[in-house]
Amino acid sequence: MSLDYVKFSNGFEKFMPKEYRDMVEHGPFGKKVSVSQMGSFKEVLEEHPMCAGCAMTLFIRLAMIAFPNPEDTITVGTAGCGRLAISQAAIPFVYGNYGDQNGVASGLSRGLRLRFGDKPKDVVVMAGDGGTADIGFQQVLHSWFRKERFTTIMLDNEVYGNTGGQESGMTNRGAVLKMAPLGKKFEKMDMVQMAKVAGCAYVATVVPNNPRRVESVIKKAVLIAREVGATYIQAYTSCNIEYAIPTDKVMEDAKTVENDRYDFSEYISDEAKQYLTERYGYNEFLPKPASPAAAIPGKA
Ligand SMILES: Cc1ncc(C[n+]2csc(CCOP(=O)(O)OP(=O)(O)O)c2C)c(N)n1
Ligand code: SF4
Repeated sequence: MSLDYVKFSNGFEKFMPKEYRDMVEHGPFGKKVSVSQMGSFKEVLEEHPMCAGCAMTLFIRLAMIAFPNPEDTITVGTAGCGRLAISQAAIPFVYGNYGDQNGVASGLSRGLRLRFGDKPKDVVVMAGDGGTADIGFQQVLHSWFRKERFTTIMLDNEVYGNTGGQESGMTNRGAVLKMAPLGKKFEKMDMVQMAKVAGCAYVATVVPNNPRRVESVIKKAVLIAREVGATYIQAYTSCNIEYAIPTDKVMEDAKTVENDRYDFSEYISDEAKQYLTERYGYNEFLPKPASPAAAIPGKA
């Protein structure tokens, strides 16, 4: 949990597997990397057993590139497709039993603060929509009400993908799935609104086909969670298997869904804006200077 864990012990370098040496020498640890440099450094997540073309995997890759300090980050996950990739990354991963992930992350985040004091150790939960909005709902909401300082990311593929296509609370009304053949009878849950009501300091919705935007929301969410409070990102990460999206149309689908019903949205509390500005030099929240035209009477 520091740069030390990605260094070689003295004299061992030549015995380490090439993959490991590449990670130490060309990985993102201790450097500032960005999604626009993808392909020029070794990513923490490269191999995984998820379906070819799965948008969830792309999102997880982008999110991990965006972590402000990957060497000081622990991810927490649970049953579901996403953990198959998250657990393969060169970042420590803790598995919570299905639905327990926000309870586990609460304890972990508090423990790390006791152990490491002021040195930020970031805890990031990534779980499916079933794990977050159904089975883990109570623990998720309570962690938000308690203002636990970690980030929750919902990998929203709008289905239980890992178990073959049951409906979740995040499935859209009317959707017919392999194991919901009569169609879902209720509306998709509004977890964004619930996150705001529960007091999250940062809430965003995003799709993976805009890497810079994914990078921006992840960075803000993780930084705000260090000191201000709970943060929530809801990412549309389609399941090409259960929704029969051809592999080469996955990004097209993401764009269409974004335009139709998954617009980018971002809520930031005033306290979080002030914190990002003062602590991390964000200037997008500073008051805009009045335009010269506005000062002249009669000019718009
Ligand atoms: C306590 C418990 N109940 C049920 C399961 C079976 N199970 C594994 S993954 C999963 C569904 C995952 O769906 P979701 O959270 O939406 O993630 P996805 O696979 O769609 O990414 C279920 C029900 C389990 N592993 N543990
Ligand atoms: S079942 Fe769906 S969500 Fe799971 S890995 Fe395959 S495409 Fe991705």
